[in-house]
Amino acid sequence: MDRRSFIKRTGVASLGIGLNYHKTFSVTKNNISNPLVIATWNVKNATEKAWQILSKKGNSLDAIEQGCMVEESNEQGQSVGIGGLPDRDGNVTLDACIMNHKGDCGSVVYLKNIKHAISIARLVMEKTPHVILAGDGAKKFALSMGFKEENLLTEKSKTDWINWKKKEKYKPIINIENHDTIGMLAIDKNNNISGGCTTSGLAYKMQGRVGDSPIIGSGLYIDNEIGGAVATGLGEEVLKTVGSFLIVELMRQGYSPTEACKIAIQRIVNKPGSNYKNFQVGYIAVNKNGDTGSYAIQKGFSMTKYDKNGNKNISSLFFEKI
Ligand code: SD4
Repeated sequence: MDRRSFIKRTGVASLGIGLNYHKTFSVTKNNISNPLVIATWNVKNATEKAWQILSKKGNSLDAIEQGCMVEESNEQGQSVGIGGLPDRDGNVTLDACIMNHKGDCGSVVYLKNIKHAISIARLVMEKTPHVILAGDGAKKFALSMGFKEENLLTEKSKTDWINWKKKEKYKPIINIENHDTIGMLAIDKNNNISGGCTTSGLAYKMQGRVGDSPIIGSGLYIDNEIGGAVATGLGEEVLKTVGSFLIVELMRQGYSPTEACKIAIQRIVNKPGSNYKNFQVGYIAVNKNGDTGSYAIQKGFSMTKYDKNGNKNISSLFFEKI
């Protein structure tokens, strides 16, 4: 195609987009004021905690922080907080971010020895002029805020790491079935949306690796006029497609949360040479009307939802079946 015909074609194409661009998000349930919380995977204790706050007319940001903290404290969960699987060199390093209804956000990356990464992310948002603090600086800031250092490598995770080291077989392939990296979205009684995401990241990652979870737009995005989205799974693929921002922008165009998550998954799957059969990515989303949805590459992903109808784990739609 020469330059002239390219311009001609793109001109026509953009005109077409302009003419067809009639789908936009509209708030149809102005009076929902029914709080709800959704989270990635089966994390009923976490959604229960968030619901306790929301149902007492608490705000969505507090619900997110407290809900995520439940999983960060759970030593059995090997992909978040204490008990998280370490990097190849035995360091447990945490990534987390949080975003409120005003569009403010905070994040920590490569945080060591402080289990409540989500709380430090919130403090970065509220008490510093920055959005992201990393590594030693993030820890120094956490200590200055009164947090205590602790060893996050539990005996179980240490044993698993030692066993892994015998083979040192590293494939950046995410465990498909069993996750509790937590991404959470909540709407409070004032219809304000907040979200958070907290993880120890990919097991046996290279030292210094940071995933999608603390990166605003990739692991999490909120626009209080439209809705929010959060990701789980192989962070590299989410980062390459800026998944959560994409989903919110698709919802702005009028796509439902499920449709928007599905299109974001298709972006990953349809990339040239994508080896999507070997990894998992899952998204969940909520819009301002309180509609929720999820979509994943592989079978096995689920979303936990707590609203006035109770606390439920809901299997996600997934790509391979459709
Ligand atoms: C990461 N997205 O660090 C995270 C891992 C994850 O469920 O979500 N696991 O890539």
